Order: sequence, then C-alpha cells, then structure tokens
Amino acid sequence: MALLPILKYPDERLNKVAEPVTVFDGDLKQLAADMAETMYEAPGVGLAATQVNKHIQLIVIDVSETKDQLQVFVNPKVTEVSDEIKCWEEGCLSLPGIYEKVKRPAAVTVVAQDLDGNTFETKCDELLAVCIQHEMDHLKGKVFVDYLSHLKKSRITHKLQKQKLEEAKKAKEEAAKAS
Ligand code: K1U
Ligand code: ZN
Repeated sequence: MALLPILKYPDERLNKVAEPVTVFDGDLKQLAADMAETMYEAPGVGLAATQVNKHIQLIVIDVSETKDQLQVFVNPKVTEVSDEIKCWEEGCLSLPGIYEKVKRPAAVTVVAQDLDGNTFETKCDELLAVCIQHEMDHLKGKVFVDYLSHLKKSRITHKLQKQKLEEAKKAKEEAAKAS
C-alpha cells in the first residue's frame, strides 16, 4: 500500500473530467486500497481519484466513527434526489483548512459498481449523502468552492496561496537548518 499525494486547489488538474472505468483488474483494486490509506491518513471521510491525479470514476468513502466501513464506488450515478435540501459545512482535502456551507439534496440514491464490476444501488442520507455528492463533483472536475460567490472564492484562493508560500518558506528554513 502507498500514500498518494493529494492535488491542492487551484491546481488545474482538479478540473479534469474523469473517464468511466472499463477494466476491473488488480491495478484498480490497488489504486482503491492506496486511496483508502491516503484518506484515512489525511484524515478524511472521502476521496475521489481526481484528487490523486487519476482521472477515472472511482471514489472511496468511510463516514463511520470507527473507520472500518470503507465504501468503494466505481462509475457512480445519482438516480434519485430528495426534494429536501440541506445545508452542511463541507471540507476538502484539496483545500486544507477551508470549511464552507453548501446546500445540496438531503438524500440521494446512487447506482454504482464495486471493484469486481458488480452493480449495486445504495440510498444515502446525512453525511454519506453530502460526501458522495461532493466526491462525484470531483469526478466532474468541480470543487465545493465553485458553489460560492466569486468574492468568497477569490479570498479562499488568496488564503491558500499564502498558506503554500508559508509552507515552502518553512521547508526551506528547515532544510537550511539540517544542512
Ligand atoms: O473530498 C475530500 O477532499 C474529502 C472530504 C469529504 C467531505 C467532508 C465533509 C463534507 C463533504 C465532503 C473530507 O473528508 S474533508 C475532512 C473532513 O471533513 C473530516 C476529517 C476527519 C473526520 C471527519 C471529517
Ligand atoms: Zn473534496
């Protein structure tokens, strides 16, 4: 197993649209296992292949408190949405430290395949519904800040760029200290 680097917003590769999975082989299972390890280590409750620069329709999610209920969705499609809309505070491993409220359907039905290509249907509500919609947006090249106003989005971009510069400066200082 391996930890994979997570793309950080505003990396343009986060805007790529993922291709459907057509081959259900060992490489797919290995990628799903590596994504799960990366998600648990982050820590997060979900991860889309797009975020680790793999542009295929693959998502891993674990919203359990015990972190032992991994769910893998290949080629997911939403087939039903609730009329009820809920507002949740969302986070994203591609936008560390940013949390914003987003409105989405409170419940969705998803049809997807597992890692062997078997089709299944699942009804999602609460955090799972939010998470699956958030991850499916990643597969479409969309991030949750795309739902925010232009002003909020540019403030977030500025904050993340500042954060990145500070991290680079710190790493440089630590490397200089070590040499
Ligand atoms: O897509 C991602 O980057 C994962 C993201 C999923 C998500 C969380 C909350 C609302 C919508 C989508 C995260 O996991 S962010 C981290 C996070 O929320 C979290 C981390 C540890 C425990 C619980 C939540
Ligand atoms: Zn995300």
